[in-house]
This record gives sequence, C-alpha cells and structure tokens, in this order.
Amino acid sequence: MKLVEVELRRVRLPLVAPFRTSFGTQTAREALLVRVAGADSEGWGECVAMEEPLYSSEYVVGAQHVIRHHLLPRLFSAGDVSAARIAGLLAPVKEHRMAKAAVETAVLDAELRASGVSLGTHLGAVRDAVDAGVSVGITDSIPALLDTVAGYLDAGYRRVKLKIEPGWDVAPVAAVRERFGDVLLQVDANCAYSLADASRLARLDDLDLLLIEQPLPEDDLPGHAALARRVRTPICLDESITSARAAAFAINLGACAIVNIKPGRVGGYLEARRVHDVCVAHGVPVWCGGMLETGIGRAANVALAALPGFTLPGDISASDRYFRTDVTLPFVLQEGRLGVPTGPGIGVSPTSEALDELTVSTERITPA
Ligand code: OSB
Ligand code: MG
Repeated sequence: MKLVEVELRRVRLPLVAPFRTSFGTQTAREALLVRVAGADSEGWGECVAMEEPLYSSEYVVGAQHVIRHHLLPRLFSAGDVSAARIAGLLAPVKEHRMAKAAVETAVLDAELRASGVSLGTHLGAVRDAVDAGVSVGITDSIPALLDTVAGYLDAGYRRVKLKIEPGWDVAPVAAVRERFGDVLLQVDANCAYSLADASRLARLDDLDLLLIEQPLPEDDLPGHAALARRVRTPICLDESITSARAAAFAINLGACAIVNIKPGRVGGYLEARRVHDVCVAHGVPVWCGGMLETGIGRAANVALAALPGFTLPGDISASDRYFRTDVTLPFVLQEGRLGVPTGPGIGVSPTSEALDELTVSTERITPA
C-alpha cells in the first residue's frame, strides 16, 4: 500500500486497580494507537511502550517522536510498502522495536483487511480460543493478595502469575499455593534479583511453579544460565528476548527453558512468529506476554497466542481486568478463554465513542 496519512493517537485509560511491579506502580495506561490509511484501506496498531522507560528504554512520547521523525519518513519515501518489507526499510534505525512494531502492525492490518484475511489465519493460528491467564501485581498485604487472586479465579482465569521482588516472594507465593491448591502458578520479577539471590529463589522450588520469569537484569544471560543450574523451577525470559536471534542465543546458552513472547518487545508480529518458530524448533514452550494493551493490541495478541507453540496460558486477560472502558468492544472471558477474532486483519476497531472519551492528543502526518 501507499501510505496517504498516518494518525498517532494517544489515549489514556484509567486502570480499574493500581498495578504494582518491581519497577513501579501504574494507575492508568497511556497508550499510543497508530492508524495508517492508504488510498482504499486502513489499519490499526498499538505501541506498547509505557509512559516511563521503566520496563525497557522505550516510552510513549519517545516512541511517538521516533515514529514521526525517523520511521514514517522512511516509509513515505519508499513508495509502495508492504508489511513484509517494513523491518528492512526501518533497519537503519537502531532498536525502538515497540515503535517499529506498532507501525508494522498497522500496515499488516490494513493489508489483511483489504484481502479479507484474519491475522490469526495469516500467522498460522490452530485454535479458535486461547486460555486466559492473569498477571497479579504486588499488594500491600498477603490477605489483600489472596482476595485479589480469589476474585480472578472466580472469574475463570486458568493461570495466575504473581509479580515478585526482594521482600515479596516466598511468603506471598506460598500463601497463594496453600490457599488455592493446584492452580497453575508462576512468578515474574522484572529483573529485580541478582545471582546472589539464587538460594532465596531456590526456595520457590517447593511451590510447584510453572516458571520464574526474568529474575535477573535483561543483559545478564550468563547469570540466568548459572541460576538455571541452581534452581529446579524453569527459567523463562521476557525482557532479554528482543528477537528470534536473541531467543536462539539464550536457549543455546541454557539461560531459559521457556520464552515469553511480546510482539512489541521483538519488533512486531512477524518477528514474534519467528521467535515462536525458533522456540518450537528447540522444544521450548512459549506463551504470549502482555503490556496492559487496549483492545487493539489485545486482539492481535490473542491471534498470535493461537499458534501451535503457545502451549502455556498467556498474560491475556479480559478487558475488564484492566479498564472500565476499552477502546474497542470489550474482550470477555468465556469459560476462562478468549475467542480469536475472525474478522479481517486484527478483527476489531476502536469505537468512535471510546476514542472521543479517551483520546489525549491526535497527530496526523502526511507525506511531504
Ligand atoms: O513483565 O510481563 C511483564 C505489564 C507491563 C509491563 C511488563 C509486564 C506486564 C505484566 C502485565 O505482567 C501483563 C498483562 O496483563 O498485560
Ligand atoms: Mg514479564
């Protein structure tokens, strides 16, 4: 397609409850939506960068700047762009994967809408619904955590992930295991530990966790490999996995036995599929991570999670776990699962009422 106009729309969605992790507390999701328009097609993508650069170096205002000033000029001057060519066209710009992913997704959505093919079908989905997991933030007390988890299990979630950090790990996780029996349970540290904490993390081994996600800093693959030799619980990487090549390297080093795939973190859904393929080839299970997406990003994540290698439930929850009002029609749990959209492209669009209510700013960019 030839891009005629690109709209960068910042939306702000209050969270139904604060979400606390080792890197900070979120009370709202400020998201960047990208709409691309061609002569007779349009498509949507969501940039998953957060408001501040605390999960990774990208952040929403920076992503908007890089899209406007460094990514779009390359696409405008390329003439006819297809999603498959975008990574190559944008390769001169270092990193900024979340920004690149949002643009590539919007173009891919426009192409698929024009040809009437769903993203799930395009990527190779083999399921029409995916198991929903829920990521539970750090709370003020163990009783508060137990109440929160009880609510999610009542709602039907099929797997629970607890955020941990030094000072909030063995005791709360043990309390959840004790109270809720054989629920599928895992933990996520967002880089908050060091190798010196290996014996502490090994105390989680008795709690039958599916995995420990990203215990050490993202650049410490040797540390994760050493830790993996000292704990029985499988190590899963999130922040460290920035590409299919990074995944292959980490797996070969013994730094992880499971991979969390987040399309934004690896530069888009096409690279995410390659990460999946590399992991499947190595016998490494994958699951789809989340970044508190609106319905736009969620729709695409559900499609990805329907690929065959996604054998563990993802951080893909219903809209009401995050927001009172989503930008799309809400994703709703059905027996602990979310249906894969079947319409063309990502299969959903923002509703104009929600956009009117939630938009903070709109920037429209046309080729010079
Ligand atoms: O590390 O997986 C993470 C949210 C924001 C940034 C990083 C992470 C998360 C989550 C929430 O764990 C996943 C979700 O429900 O979207
Ligand atoms: Mg994580």
